[in-house]
Amino acid sequence: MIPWPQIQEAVAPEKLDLVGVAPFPPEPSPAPQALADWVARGYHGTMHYMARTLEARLHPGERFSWARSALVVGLSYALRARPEGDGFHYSRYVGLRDYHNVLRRKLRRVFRRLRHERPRLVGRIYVDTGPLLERDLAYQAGLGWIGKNTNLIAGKQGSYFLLGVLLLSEAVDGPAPSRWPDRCGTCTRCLEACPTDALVAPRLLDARRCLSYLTIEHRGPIPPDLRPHLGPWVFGCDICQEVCPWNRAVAYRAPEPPAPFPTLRQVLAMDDEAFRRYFQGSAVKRAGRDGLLRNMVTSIGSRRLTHRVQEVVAALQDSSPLVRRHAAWALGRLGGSEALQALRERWSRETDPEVRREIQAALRALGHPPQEASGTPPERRRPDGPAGSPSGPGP
Ligand code: B12
Ligand code: SF4
Ligand code: SF4
Repeated sequence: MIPWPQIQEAVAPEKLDLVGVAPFPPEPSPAPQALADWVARGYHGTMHYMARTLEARLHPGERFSWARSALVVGLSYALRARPEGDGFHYSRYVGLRDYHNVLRRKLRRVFRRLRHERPRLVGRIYVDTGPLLERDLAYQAGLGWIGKNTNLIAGKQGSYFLLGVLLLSEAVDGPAPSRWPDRCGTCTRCLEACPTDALVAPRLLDARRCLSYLTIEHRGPIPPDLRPHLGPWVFGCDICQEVCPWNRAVAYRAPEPPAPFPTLRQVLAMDDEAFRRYFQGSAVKRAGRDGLLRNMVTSIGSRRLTHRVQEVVAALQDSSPLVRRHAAWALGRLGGSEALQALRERWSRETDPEVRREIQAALRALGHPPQEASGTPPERRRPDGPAGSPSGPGP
């Protein structure tokens, strides 16, 4: 048994904002069943790892049979101001250095201190990546309750926290964590504020509709019906936390972004390698160059920012078909002669069938459907067709 003061001593130098210990394996709670239902409904979308690791998440005691306790910590990302750049919004947590590295390093040092006292202690660190229900562990460690927006809320300290877990091979001898009761009450602000209705019921999130999933985790095209709801968000989304009354009076910290956020044009000029270099140490790296550009042009289209049409026209020439698809969609929303001309010009030489479909839809939306009704790329057209001509007859 590790005495609680020993845990406190090992953790103190790391200046963590939340610290608690959960029993391991975790005690029975609604979380595993909620997870099984969530995956069965397909709410995880293309996060296939959630389905692949389902059994391990449902039965953590089997996978980690050696573990006797879980030290759960929280790092606040309650920033004074939302990180913004070039007119786009980024989730607040981007204002910290990549939290995976920060929390992992902190927990590694905690474990080293504990091991110094107890050389036989075994430990394993997880920040986001492990097959664990981190929110449920945080709840069981007495750090907060699960709000209707599905986030862990630490009372007056709010919900802007990132969580890290250190599994330990010994139990902790301390006061039993006192569980928070549900303090959401009759409030439903988060459900009402979600722009995509991703919160289909209290504590039930259809990730496929969530902007956080669509802008960070999802690799392919954003479904057309959800694109208009992106608004200014290009990396994550904090809306269901911004409206939460428990976040009204949280303690704020200054942002520490690794570099100013780049403009759309700057990202267009980067290749994958340059993008990774630019976002070294930042969580934004996860979206990837094409993903961030996809989000940026979709955001412009979603808000119909007609004064930014030239940037979207430039994106329509990008090497990535994903970016071109979304640029075409955005131009269809922006309209105007520049958008129309760019779409027609691209139509005449675009070879990617998916991009052609988007251009076709955009031209239709602008009331100028291309004469060629099919999505056939230019080089595959009949030889008698006026290849390259946007006004040629259909096949
Ligand atoms: C997959 C994932 C996502 C997905 C799905 C989110 C989701 N709500 O399921 C997406 C990409 C959408 C996402 C978004 C975000 N995420 Co995320 N995500 C994860 C990850 C990797 C797994 C979560 C998971 O298992 N989901 C499946 C659902 C079923 O489980 P759950 O949400 O964890 O917990 C549920 C059960 O406990 C159940 N439950 C518990 N009690 C009860 C009671 C009843 C009655 C019922 C019905 C259910 C129930 O409800 C909970 C909520 O659905 C975790 C890391 C981890 N390994 O845990 C981070 C994690 C949950 N994410 C985190 C963060 C910060 C975010 C974002 C805020 C980032 C952002 N700003 O864009 C958003 C928040 C969006 C939101 N409203 O949830 C933090 C949570 C911090 C916190 N304070 O809660 C975590 C823990 C990462 C970390 N290490 O810090 N995320
Ligand atoms: S993060 Fe945004 S999109 Fe996702 S549930 Fe919350 S408000 Fe909805
Ligand atoms: S907005 Fe209201 S319902 Fe949603 S998590 Fe906060 S307190 Fe709970």
